Amino acid sequence: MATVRLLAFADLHLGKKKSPGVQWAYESLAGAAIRPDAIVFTGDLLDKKKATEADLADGIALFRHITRDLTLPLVHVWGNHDVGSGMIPRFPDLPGVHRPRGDGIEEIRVPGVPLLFHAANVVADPDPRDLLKDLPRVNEPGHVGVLHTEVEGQYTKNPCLPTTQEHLLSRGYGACLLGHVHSPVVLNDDPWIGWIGMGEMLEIDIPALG
Ligand SMILES: [Mn+2]
Repeated sequence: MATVRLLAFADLHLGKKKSPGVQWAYESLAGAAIRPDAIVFTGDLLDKKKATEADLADGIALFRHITRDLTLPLVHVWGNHDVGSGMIPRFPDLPGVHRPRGDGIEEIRVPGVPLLFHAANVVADPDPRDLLKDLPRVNEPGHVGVLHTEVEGQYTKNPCLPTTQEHLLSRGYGACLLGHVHSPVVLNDDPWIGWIGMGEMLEIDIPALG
């Protein structure tokens, strides 16, 4: 079966003292053992308390680097810190960067990448909406969840698009790539469901759409 290779990272929190920083992202992307088909970022690019103009510019430059220099498509969602930073309206539309356009769950297709991403932006900080109950259930390979969520709140006290591990597993996706919790946590091995964690670059192969 054909597989799609993804590199995924999360919770960069540019501006935060503990952020691994954009330099970490550049180096980790360059140093990856695989040449991926696409990059995924699961939200909180900017820290809501600490991000400055320079951090916003760094975030935009990183996304441009991925799409222009590495010539890879980027799929991402906004997190609660991105919302709280107030800077999302000033983030430009960049060719090759794919994100939900509205405030619901959206299907994202990337030209040349045989996957269907199910993604949702966080739109408030906090965002306690029971939105993820509407994630579509599928019965074929090639579907991936890209979400910024607390799941059941086991690892964070910040409410964010709550759901359950059981619900995510029952959607039938090849993986659910999560942001919001800063420690890497694997909720389910196969299919992979978990938080990638701050300063981690996840390499994952996912069976392609038939
Ligand atoms: Mn978050």
